[in-house]
Amino acid sequence: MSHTIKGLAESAVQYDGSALRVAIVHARWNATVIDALLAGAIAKLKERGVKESNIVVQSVPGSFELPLACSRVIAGAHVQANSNVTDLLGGLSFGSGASRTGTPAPGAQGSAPAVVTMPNEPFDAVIAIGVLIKGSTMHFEYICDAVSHALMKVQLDAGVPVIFGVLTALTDEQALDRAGLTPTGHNHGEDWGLAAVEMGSHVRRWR
Ligand code: DLZ
Repeated sequence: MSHTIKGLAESAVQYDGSALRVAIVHARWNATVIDALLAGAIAKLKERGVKESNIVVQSVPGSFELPLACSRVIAGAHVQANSNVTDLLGGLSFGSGASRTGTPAPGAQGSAPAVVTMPNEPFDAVIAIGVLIKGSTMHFEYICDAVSHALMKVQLDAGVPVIFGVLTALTDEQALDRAGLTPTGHNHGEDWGLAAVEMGSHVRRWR
């Protein structure tokens, strides 16, 4: 096991995600940073064996919307997914198996994705990804506080791990750094992917 003063220490156990189903709910505010975090999370899920077909990606407007969306996704409220993830994700290569929910905006490029019915199987973990960057008003403080408390409530109420993938950055630079978009940065999305597999595995055993 590697040790670290700061950051996530490597687990002694390599958790196997091959039987897990994971949802990622992400905000669209600060999209450059979001996209890097999303790619990092998905890369680690797949590295740990989570099948693309068992990764569902749902976008919402902003971080404030994350708790309700996570709650409804856990409850199985979403029944449709677009099968053509590559079209929807533009340059990001998440492969063809992962599905992203939602309908593209009118006029969006690419062919209309086929709509498929998702099996209503439970999720073993949900990753909530948002990027909040402090501005000149109190908005940042209110949203950070509300979202972090609400995501904790969602996971405790549902008994499903909700990985806290919300960056609360004081500057643009901090956000870029934590998404691995600076030379010395680290992509925290990768840590969230690993946390989802670890917590999903634990909760399966604890049932
Ligand atoms: C309005 C707003 C602002 C100013 N900043 C952010 C941000 O940095 N990150 C983020 O995820 N969302 C932001 N939002 C949008 C809110 O989260 C929310 O989408 C709207 O207030 C509508 O409920």
